[in-house]
Amino acid sequence: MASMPAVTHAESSKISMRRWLLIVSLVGLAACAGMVIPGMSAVATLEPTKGNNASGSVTFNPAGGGKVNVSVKLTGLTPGGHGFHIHEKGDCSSGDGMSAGEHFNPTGKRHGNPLLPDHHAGDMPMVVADGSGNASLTATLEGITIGGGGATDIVGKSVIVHKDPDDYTTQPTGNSGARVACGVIRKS
Ligand SMILES: [Cu+2]
Ligand SMILES: [Zn+2]
Repeated sequence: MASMPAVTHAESSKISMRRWLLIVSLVGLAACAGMVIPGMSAVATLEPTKGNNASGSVTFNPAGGGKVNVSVKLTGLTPGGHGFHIHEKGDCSSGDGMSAGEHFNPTGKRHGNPLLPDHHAGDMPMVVADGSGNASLTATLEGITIGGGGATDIVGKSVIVHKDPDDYTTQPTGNSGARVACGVIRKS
């Protein structure tokens, strides 16, 4: 009468190794299925310029198809619309935000509405603060990249929030007034 072969210790650890590999593969697949789009993310932590109270965070994530999702949470604003742009220099040191330079414009376009074809790469939809001075915004941007060091790379540039709404017409600024918050864009 043949008895069941005994499973040796070596065989049993082979089996558990295979099981581990299977689990690790499944976890990997689940991560892919969770819509993780490859690529680098970036964040700017915005601090108020001198005499202002606006602050918050702006997060940039790859959206696929060469697009970038921006997600914004701000407090300490005056109620209403505020011009909102990526500026060309990652320098918020001047106190008034002017050290951040002009709008980020690697393709030599005119200032304009980001929903229309012609605009600076750094032109973003306005943020609109509620009666308590809070604003949140999510939008999908084109013409910018996160990391890689190319002309359209926004890492090392800055994000500026302005005092007034952007008219999307006045060149090259949109006439949105003083700079009330500034933050350098860093890899996250
Ligand atoms: Cu600006
Ligand atoms: Zn612009």
